Amino acid sequence: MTHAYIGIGSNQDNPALQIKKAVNALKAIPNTQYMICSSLYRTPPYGGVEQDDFINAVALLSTELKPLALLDELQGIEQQQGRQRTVRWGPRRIDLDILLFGEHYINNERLTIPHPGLTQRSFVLFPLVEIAPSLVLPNGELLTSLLTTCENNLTRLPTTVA
Ligand code: 5RZ
Ligand code: CA
Ligand code: CA
Repeated sequence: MTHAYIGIGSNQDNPALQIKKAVNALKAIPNTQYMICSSLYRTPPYGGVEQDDFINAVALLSTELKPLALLDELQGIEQQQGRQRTVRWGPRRIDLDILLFGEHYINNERLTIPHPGLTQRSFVLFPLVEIAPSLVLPNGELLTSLLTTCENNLTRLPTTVA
């Protein structure tokens, strides 16, 4: 079993509902146990496209799947929820990213793990530290030390997801 941290984001079509649906779908992935999901966070958009604020969260799975099989499952959930691929870094109904897959480093056409944005993006780091405060990255870096250099520009929502 491998611990896989999943970044979850949405800024279209009732984001909190989209995330709730996605988390329910995470619970049904075969050969995988759903462990926990962070609070939801309202976050300003990154990437230069003018668009609505996002809702972001991070979930932890414990899985027997290989990384690409897990990616297939996540992309299936995105499709199930009707994600359209339009503008790069533009608005999306649901986005599910594998942030970390155990201590693995993966680099192929479909997947880069650890996720390249993990170390700088506050919309990933804050929800991640909420569910894994003592996490150490594969390179030995402490998650908490990354937080000292990133913006604190998000709002934790009172909503519970599961
Ligand atoms: C981040 C692109 C930093 C360039 C990105 C989300 C740079 C987002 C999300 C929020 C995107 C992206 C590209 N903004 N923007 N939440 N996804 N707040 O992440 O999930 S697309 Br530099
Ligand atoms: Ca993403
Ligand atoms: Ca993605």
